[in-house]
Amino acid sequence: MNAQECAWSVDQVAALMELPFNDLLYRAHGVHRENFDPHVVQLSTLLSVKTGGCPEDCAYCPQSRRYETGVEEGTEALEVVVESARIAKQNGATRFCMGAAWRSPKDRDLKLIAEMVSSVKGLGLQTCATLGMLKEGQAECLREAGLDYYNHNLDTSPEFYGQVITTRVYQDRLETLGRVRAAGINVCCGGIVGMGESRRDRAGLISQLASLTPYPESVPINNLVQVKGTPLEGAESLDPFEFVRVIAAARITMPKSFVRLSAGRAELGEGIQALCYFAGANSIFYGEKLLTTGNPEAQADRALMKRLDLVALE
Ligand code: SAM
Ligand code: DTB
Ligand code: SF4
Repeated sequence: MNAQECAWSVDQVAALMELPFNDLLYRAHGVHRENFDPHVVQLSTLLSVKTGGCPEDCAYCPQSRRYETGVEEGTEALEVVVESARIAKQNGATRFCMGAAWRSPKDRDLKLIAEMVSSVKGLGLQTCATLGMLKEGQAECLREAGLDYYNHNLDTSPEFYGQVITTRVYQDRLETLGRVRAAGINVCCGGIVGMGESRRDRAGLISQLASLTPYPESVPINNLVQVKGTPLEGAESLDPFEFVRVIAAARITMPKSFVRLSAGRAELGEGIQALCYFAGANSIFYGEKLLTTGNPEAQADRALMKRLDLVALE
């Protein structure tokens, strides 16, 4: 668990992000080296165990039932999940993350997920789940099944949040994160950039994350994948160097976290990904699929890592 030394205000994070690009990268890389081996990248593989049909209205999400995105609803059987995890491990992943398109799981859903978690854990992988909001007692149940990490994102700044999601509020998310922490599960929490938010909103997201006590062990930063049929289809795309600034700010403010290049990595291209690794990113989603959208081929990631002299965390 991270020892939180100080919280970061929005102004302080915004000031970091305003630094001349090379000064920001130099500082972030220094923090990275003080805390991690800069040649090592952690690999997590994702699987959607319950896809589509979600009642929430997250404007970025292809799995909301409110939008015509062509995503088919479905649930994976336990054997399929275990087989996917086995292959992920064989390919070099150390963590397997199971995602479900729920607003919040029902207790009977949780029973099924608990079985998946304990089977995946039995393969010698770290386990992660992202199932939406958790009620009292549910995090404990997941912990008992062997869950190592729970992913629940703050997504953006408190100020911009209402323009993206109306079916639940920021405080709901903070409460779920509190339950996860209290149950002794590691927190995986990050957000999305490229939704039309301002730089100050991006600083606001990082400030919120860095001020969680303690800050999250894993911080996924997603670059919006614009999916046809979602309200954010056609949003103005973000300058990729701005994405690098967000990674650098996450590294400086959460020095001991694994900062993960998450959705939208293919769209960034190899040069920008290399800059992100320099700026302190040290984790990726690995495998050809995220939940419903594409991701670089595992082989292409291995090749890029080799060219950059990066090795996978074992
Ligand atoms: N339903 C659960 C929830 O919302 O917490 C778990 C799954 S949800 C798909 C997990 C995260 O994926 C979201 O919080 C969001 O940050 C990210 N995400 C979803 N759609 C995305 C997209 N089109 N582009 C980038 N990130 C996305
Ligand atoms: C996270 O922050 N990003 C991942 C994971 N946590 C669950 C999900 C990305 C989803 C991208 C859209 C899709 O594939 O459906
Ligand atoms: Fe549902 Fe999660 Fe997608 Fe929001 S992000 S619509 S809660 S699956």
